Amino acid sequence: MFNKKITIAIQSKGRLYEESKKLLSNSGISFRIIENRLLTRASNVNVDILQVRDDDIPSLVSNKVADLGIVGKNLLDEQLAGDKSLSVKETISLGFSKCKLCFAKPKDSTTDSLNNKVIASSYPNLVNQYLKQNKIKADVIKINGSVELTPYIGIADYICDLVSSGATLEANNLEATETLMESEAVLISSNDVDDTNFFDLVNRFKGVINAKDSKYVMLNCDESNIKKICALLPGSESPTIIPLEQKRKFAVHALCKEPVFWETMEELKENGASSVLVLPVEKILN
Ligand code: PRT
Ligand code: ZN
Repeated sequence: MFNKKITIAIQSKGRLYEESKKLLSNSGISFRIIENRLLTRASNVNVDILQVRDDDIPSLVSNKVADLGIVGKNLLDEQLAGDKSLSVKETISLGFSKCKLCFAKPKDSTTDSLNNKVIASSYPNLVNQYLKQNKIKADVIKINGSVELTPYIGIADYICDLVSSGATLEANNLEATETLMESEAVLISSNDVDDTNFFDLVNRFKGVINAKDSKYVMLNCDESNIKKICALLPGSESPTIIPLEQKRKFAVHALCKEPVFWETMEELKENGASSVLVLPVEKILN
């Protein structure tokens, strides 16, 4: 497997670290990361893992020091907007570290537009791009940390920062106005490499991501309820219908590619399903 060595760059600590490691190990890569070490070699496949700051990942991939990298889409788009020589592309979305890049202002502020205001952000390129696209004239100042404090020390009217739970905005008496972009972790590769080198590895990643929300559902029902029940199964394409020993009784087995909530199970039961089993799915290979 993986005849040619594949080097993948992940964040060495921070918000992307744990999920990045989990994705690699769920994809069948065995490794033991030693803290503060830049490079870890997988023990079972031809893969090297580079642990670096997220900000360095796009350029390492662009310069082909790494074949693949995991970064937030926010960081990738900010760097692409600011550096035309960066030659990387988003390969797949990874479904974790979801957040939004939002404009926000103090709750007691009476302003209702970004026009002629000062905006503090760690994403000046994306903010300037947004302002240009929306024909808004405003000043952008780049702040690397604690952006949420800038309105209170009088250096900005608005901020543009990442929001996930909303607790930071709330704690600083700020309210979100508009959303500049939605973000999540993405896999990146260089624009000018042969993607077939890591096709199998990317397929494994896809298999892990697809399996995450998927469940295998098994239930029994009368013949007369099969249609209704199949329609209720979330994201299932073609359930398997198996006749049972008891006349007009069937078992329905389905791969549901969307979450199966308690509410769905209760609805299935109300529509005549019995013995409803919901099982986790570990991997999917399409
Ligand atoms: O050290 P290194 O440079 O590698 O890491 P870093 O400090 O630059 O990045 P890190 O680990 O903080 O974030 C890495 C990536 O996580 C980001 O680029 C995003 O893609 C993603 N991510 C997801 C977030 C958040 N959610 C998030 N909430 N990054 C930052 N935040 C911050 C936000 O800036 C704000 O300060 O969390 C605060 C808001 O969170 P809530 O939950 O209060 O809304
Ligand atoms: Zn960083």
